[in-house]
Amino acid sequence: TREEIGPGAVRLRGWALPRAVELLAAVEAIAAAAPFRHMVTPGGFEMSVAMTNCGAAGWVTDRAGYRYAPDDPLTGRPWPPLPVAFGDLAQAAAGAAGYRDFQPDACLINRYEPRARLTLHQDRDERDKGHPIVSLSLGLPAIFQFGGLKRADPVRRVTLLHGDVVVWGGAARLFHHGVLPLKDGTHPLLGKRRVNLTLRRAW
Ligand code: MD3
Ligand code: FE
Repeated sequence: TREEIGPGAVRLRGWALPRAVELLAAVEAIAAAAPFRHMVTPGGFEMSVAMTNCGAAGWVTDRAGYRYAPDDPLTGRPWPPLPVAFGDLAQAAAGAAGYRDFQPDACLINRYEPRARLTLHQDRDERDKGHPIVSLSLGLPAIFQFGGLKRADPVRRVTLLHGDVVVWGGAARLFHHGVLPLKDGTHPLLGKRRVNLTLRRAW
């Protein structure tokens, strides 16, 4: 089911369900080459969400700032390639949401365990913010919040479930958003975890 949850933001409920097992197998292979790690913010805080990337560009943060980098700072090697299936799925989801010809070059993979959260932020490190971002949720449910262009704008809450895909384009592309602390629970495929993939055009 396709629902507009904000200006330019379209949720495709359960859209990735038929691909969940293969997506998770691909995430495991990526994490074997580029392990999940807790990055440090420019302010010196360790993030509660563990992250890795695949694709030509990977999102990183450290004391020097936020940026996309071609190599994994942990291994010194390029990020694992973006699986063709990720690119195809993101392009199809973007198309279903009304965004033509989306060609991602980066996929940030976030892993949440109970209590992990992501504070309200904007995604601003991509060169051309005219491209949408496609997010894919797997595992435990999350309460996602999104506001507006200003940090102080009122926020709406949306629950993201296993298999949900959201395409963020148009005005929503620069909206503040975050994830509330993950509630404890056990998912049949992922155990006490949630994994979120965001497919992006970084460069
Ligand atoms: C709205 N991830 O990786 S996915 C992120 O669940 C991020 O891990 C969250 O925020 C997560 O940057 C939320 C939904 C999402 C992703 C990117 C967006 C919403 C967005 C970019 C712009 C606006
Ligand atoms: Fe974000």
